[in-house]
Amino acid sequence: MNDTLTIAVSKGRIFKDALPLLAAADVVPVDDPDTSRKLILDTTNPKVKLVLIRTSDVPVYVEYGAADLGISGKDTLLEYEGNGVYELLDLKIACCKLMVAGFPNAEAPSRQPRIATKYVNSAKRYFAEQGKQAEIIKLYGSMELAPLVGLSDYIVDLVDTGNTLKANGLEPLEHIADISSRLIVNKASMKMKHATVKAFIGKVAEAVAARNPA
Ligand code: PRT
Ligand code: MG
Repeated sequence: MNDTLTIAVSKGRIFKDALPLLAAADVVPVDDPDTSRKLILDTTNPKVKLVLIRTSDVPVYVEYGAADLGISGKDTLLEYEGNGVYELLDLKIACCKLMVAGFPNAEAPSRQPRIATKYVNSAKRYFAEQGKQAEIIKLYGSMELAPLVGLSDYIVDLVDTGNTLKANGLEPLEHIADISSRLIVNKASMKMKHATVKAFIGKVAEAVAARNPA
């Protein structure tokens, strides 16, 4: 039986927030990812490796089995068009909201509103559900800039404190979804490595529950 585990995680805030949960499952990276340039990190558990990748690539690695498990923002999972991974556990870390934002008290444009976002699928789904026509413009970052230079009327982006919006004269207008990071698993690994995966999830779930008393 293969009882090794590869876990895909992105290097930014999700990784930072995930460290204590991984530690609760006896998975502590041997190298400091902030100073190391390694993309595959050994951990104190000889059977567990971490692969560090871009947030949007995490579900891809997990779907194709390049990683058994992954830690991915719900925002990324909502956008993901792949064939499916199992979403096992809400880790309740890296929490924020996916929102429509724009200028305060702005009048709706007479033409179809333009929405700039990196979250094209979520935005399309949301406006369709609202029965609203909207032109979605795909951007890869700095969404807040788009309304300021007349590229779009609104944006769809993640909001945490709201400070980024405020600093750019924008405000949150409509709530689309609550976002947190999820533990996802490859479908074959779930079957083939069931005991190992289950033991790992059990420890992480305990740590999540301990940090978030009901
Ligand atoms: O992979 P890539 O380099 O493209 O993205 P990244 O470097 O932003 O990734 P990373 O690893 O830092 O994590 C991004 C993930 O963290 C997202 O997919 C979410 O699941 C989660 N997350 C939680 C957030 C935020 N909160 C958040 N506030 N990701 C981004 N933000 C940004 C937001 O886009 C906006 O620019 O922070 C700004 C808003 O913050 P406030 O506090 O000013 O409202
Ligand atoms: Mg990044």
